[in-house]
Amino acid sequence: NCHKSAVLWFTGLSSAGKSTLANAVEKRLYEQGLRTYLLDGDNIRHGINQDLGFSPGDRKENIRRIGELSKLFVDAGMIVITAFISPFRQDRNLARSVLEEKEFIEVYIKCSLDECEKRDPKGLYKKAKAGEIPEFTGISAPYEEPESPEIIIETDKQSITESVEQVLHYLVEKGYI
Ligand code: GGZ
Repeated sequence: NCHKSAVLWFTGLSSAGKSTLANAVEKRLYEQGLRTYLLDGDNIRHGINQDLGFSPGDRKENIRRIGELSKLFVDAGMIVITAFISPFRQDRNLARSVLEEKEFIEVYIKCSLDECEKRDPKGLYKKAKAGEIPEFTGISAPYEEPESPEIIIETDKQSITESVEQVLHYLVEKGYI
């Protein structure tokens, strides 16, 4: 089970499918006996980053810390999966820059805003449109699309199974696993 450690950095809008896919990919890697670690809102925004909100400055600091944490886990030999909106290109590039070139795999979880608003499992877009959540990504705060992500997954066009296979295929093809 020799693998090159790396971070799969998922980025995309709320409801695009980041958490769903991150969990599905992690499950597949785990079943192959690989050492993985998933960083998401549950273990980060409720823990080490509970002092941060959603202003541009706080999002920047959120992503900076997650980048540094990812580096530690990668140094410990893990395949790290992160699932955060990470809306700013500059912040994602900062995270990329703390890792070695082959250790940062940007995965754009692409989904139209229309479809995200239709999914809206927690009713957040509805609230944001009603003005109840300030600075909500896609509604009243920006999302900067990745310019050259290693992987693009279009969750409004492909199934979860296809998407998981796409990520696994990339890791095999590039010799990570
Ligand atoms: C965006 C927000 C906001 C605002 C609360 N804007 O769909 P969710 O609920 O489960 O995922 C969203 C999550 C985004 O946190 P991140 O740490 O990924 O954001 S960032 O990378 O931009 O720092 C959403 C919820 O938090 N949420 N308020 N204003 N999403």
